[in-house]
Amino acid sequence: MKSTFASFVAAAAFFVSSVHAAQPLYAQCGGIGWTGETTCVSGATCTALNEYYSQCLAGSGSSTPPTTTTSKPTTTSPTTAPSSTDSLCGATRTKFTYFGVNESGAEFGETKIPGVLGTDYTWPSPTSIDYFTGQGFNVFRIPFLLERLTPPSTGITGAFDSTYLSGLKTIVNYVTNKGAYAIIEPHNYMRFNGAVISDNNAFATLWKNLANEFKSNSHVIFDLMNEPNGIDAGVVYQAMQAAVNSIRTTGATQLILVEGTSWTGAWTWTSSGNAAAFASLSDPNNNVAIEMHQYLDSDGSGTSDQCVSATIGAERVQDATNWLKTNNKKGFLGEIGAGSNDVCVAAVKSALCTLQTAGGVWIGASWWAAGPWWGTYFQSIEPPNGTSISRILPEALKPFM
Ligand SMILES: *[C@@H]1O[C@H](CO)[C@@H](O)[C@H](O)[C@H]1NC(C)=O
Ligand SMILES: CC(=O)N[C@H]1CO[C@H](CO)[C@@H](O)[C@@H]1O
Repeated sequence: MKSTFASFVAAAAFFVSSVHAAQPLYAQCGGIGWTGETTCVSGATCTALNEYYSQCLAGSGSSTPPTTTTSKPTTTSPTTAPSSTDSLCGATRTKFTYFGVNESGAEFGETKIPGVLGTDYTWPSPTSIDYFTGQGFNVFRIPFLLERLTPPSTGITGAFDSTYLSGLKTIVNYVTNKGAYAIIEPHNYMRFNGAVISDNNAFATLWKNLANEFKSNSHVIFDLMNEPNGIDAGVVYQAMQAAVNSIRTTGATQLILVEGTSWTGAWTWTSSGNAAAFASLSDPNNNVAIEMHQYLDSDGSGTSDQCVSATIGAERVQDATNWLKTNNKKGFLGEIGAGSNDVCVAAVKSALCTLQTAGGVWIGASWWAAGPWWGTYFQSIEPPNGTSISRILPEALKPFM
């Protein structure tokens, strides 16, 4: 979670554009809370995608809002996400295959290398995993710090620190033994030991080595790098593609998540250059998805508990959703977070409605964050009484299970 001035400018441009006359193709033209123009340019029709978002789409289709229908029972299967039409989003929802929380701790104390377990960093708590699997969640994103796994003395292609690797495997196995999925994720912003990771071969070797450690566990998901930033989108794409290819040379078949530059923000997916660069993404096993992050405060950094509006979630994920559909890609919203107040609860719901009414292009989402050391952090969902437990969990997350 980080923000950029560029993101802020992009957001400002977005709001300015909404006061123009007829809306251009693919622009917003309605939805709960929308006060901008509701007509579209010639050749486009304002079409309700869900209660929160109407969009100018090509053609002259019906512009009536979606009707609310009663819920119907769905069949569940371990491999396919069921669809249901109910009143939550006013449209047919495709439920997430993966829905869960981030489990922070092992990446804490980033200035303390290697740091002391229990003092500078910690592993997620098994009781937290129990709590969320008991609530029906099935995925846990587990950040770790690369400098602790591959010490700077030997670099990212060197041997793994056996103690830290063992700690990672212990919590991963705890998660997967419960039938849930564990996303392993270097929380390094595409940096190592203070320098940008610019050697794609080294990055690919790192992931080949990691895949060899985890390829026998089908419930492990590989999230290649947390929030690259300050690097050209095309350069980040090349690194991600190299790692995808190298993982597959090990015979590992699990889901891979790649992230783009500009903190892999959904709201800046196009303006950051990620959209153009990642259109070429491919996987020999066709089991890759693009992880994006989205916060709902004014600068998109997740540092304020105040959300821009009740519909900001829907607005900020819409462009990326369109891109996923157009480019036949899958998305995973790996970080979303907001405060526990009426506006933010509605904003989170609006985002998740947009994700679940997008015809299945979004395979999952995870809240930022659980973890034993968050204290009174406003986005902590750590049981028993993290701030997000009282309202966000029952009102904004569980309805999307
Ligand atoms: C949770 O409860 C403990 C014990 O009462 C308290 O110290 C802590 O501040 C509470 N946390 C939050 C986020 O309210
Ligand atoms: C705003 C905030 O709480 N940021 C935290 C996000 O998580 C990292 C650890 O991954 C912390 O270092 C930040 O303080």
